Amino acid sequence: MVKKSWGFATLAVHGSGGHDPHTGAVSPPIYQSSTFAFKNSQHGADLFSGAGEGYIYSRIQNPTVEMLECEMAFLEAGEEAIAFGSGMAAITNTTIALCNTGENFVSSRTVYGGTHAMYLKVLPRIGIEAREIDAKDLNKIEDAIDDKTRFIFIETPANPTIDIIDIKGCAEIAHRKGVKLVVDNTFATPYLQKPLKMGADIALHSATKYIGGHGDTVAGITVGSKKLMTEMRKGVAQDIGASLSPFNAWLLLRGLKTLPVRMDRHCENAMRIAQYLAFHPRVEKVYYPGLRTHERYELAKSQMDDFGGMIAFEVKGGYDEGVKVMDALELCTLAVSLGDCDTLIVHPASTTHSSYSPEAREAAGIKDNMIRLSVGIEAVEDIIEDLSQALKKI
Ligand code: LCS
Repeated sequence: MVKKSWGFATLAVHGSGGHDPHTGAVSPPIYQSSTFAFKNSQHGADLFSGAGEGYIYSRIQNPTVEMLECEMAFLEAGEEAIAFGSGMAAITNTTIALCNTGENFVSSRTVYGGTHAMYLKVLPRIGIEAREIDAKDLNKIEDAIDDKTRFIFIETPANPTIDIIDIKGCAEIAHRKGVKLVVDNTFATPYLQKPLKMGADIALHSATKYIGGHGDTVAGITVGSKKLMTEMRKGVAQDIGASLSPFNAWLLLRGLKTLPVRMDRHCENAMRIAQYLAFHPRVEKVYYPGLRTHERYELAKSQMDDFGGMIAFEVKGGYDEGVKVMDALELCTLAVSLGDCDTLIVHPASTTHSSYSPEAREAAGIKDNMIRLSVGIEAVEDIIEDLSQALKKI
């Protein structure tokens, strides 16, 4: 039995509901089955009408996936969660669940490049408008809302600039205007930030990142009230069918057990590296909300328990100098994605955020010489030494 009074680290280990009642297995079983036998015809009919208990088919629900959903709902302080086959599936399903053709939502301008690409390529075809604005300015959010707006979407900390958006401020506007607030909590994880406690209606994740934590699976999660999640599951998710497989759910359940210890190490390493880069003569600017010089340091401190493992920085000179640094690295891996045990480094303008036009990138604060670092859990001295030898190349 899971106790509500348990601390985060205990829930992260035991939150999926305890040992398997049939066998005592301590590690959750992987129910690798696409379909589930009905006890009889009436049972089948009852399951389809919603009157019966049990499982039908793994696109709709699966016991291993359900364990993950229960645990994520606990950790995010929500009532219910839905697991998806990717973070993009979580965002797309949320958008379609909340908006009809002819309606719109207001989004922070600086979001993952795939999210921006979905706004540009997919939503216009179904008549949903994404109104991208600078969400650091709460007035801009309020001004963009009209009677066809259904939700506000923010990413905080944002990919790749590590901007911090005021969650409580957005929640106040959303609820005064009668719209929902959706927060992409991928960079922070529920260990560092709980959007639902600050008034958000849905917290969502690319679980590919810190939730999994080991770079071995692609997944997404939404968490919210039972009512909202039931509407999304039954009204949209089970028919769109971007479901998570039981094995991937199991990898995420395993990842969650170490989320608090991994996040502590990511945060500790990132703070040391941000401080190192801030004083480096070849570095122009460092974006890390844990530095007192970060323009949103106080806000980050008030809504996060620590500052996370993501850093952005600009090297002196420009793009060519940045490329020289990245190509000279030996320990840090040049790859997209983030939140892995391994330190990953990327040039957002030419990769993760290449879906933005140059003008949109500039408006979103994504500079051409910006490098994004997902700080891993290696020995921090080794990461610093690698950055140091690479920075010497310029
Ligand atoms: N939300 C955020 C904040 C993300 O960073 C990503 C992926 C997604 C949603 C989408 O999740 P996915 O479908 O990939 O699980 N971010 C990536 C990145 O920065 N590089 O590669 C993927």
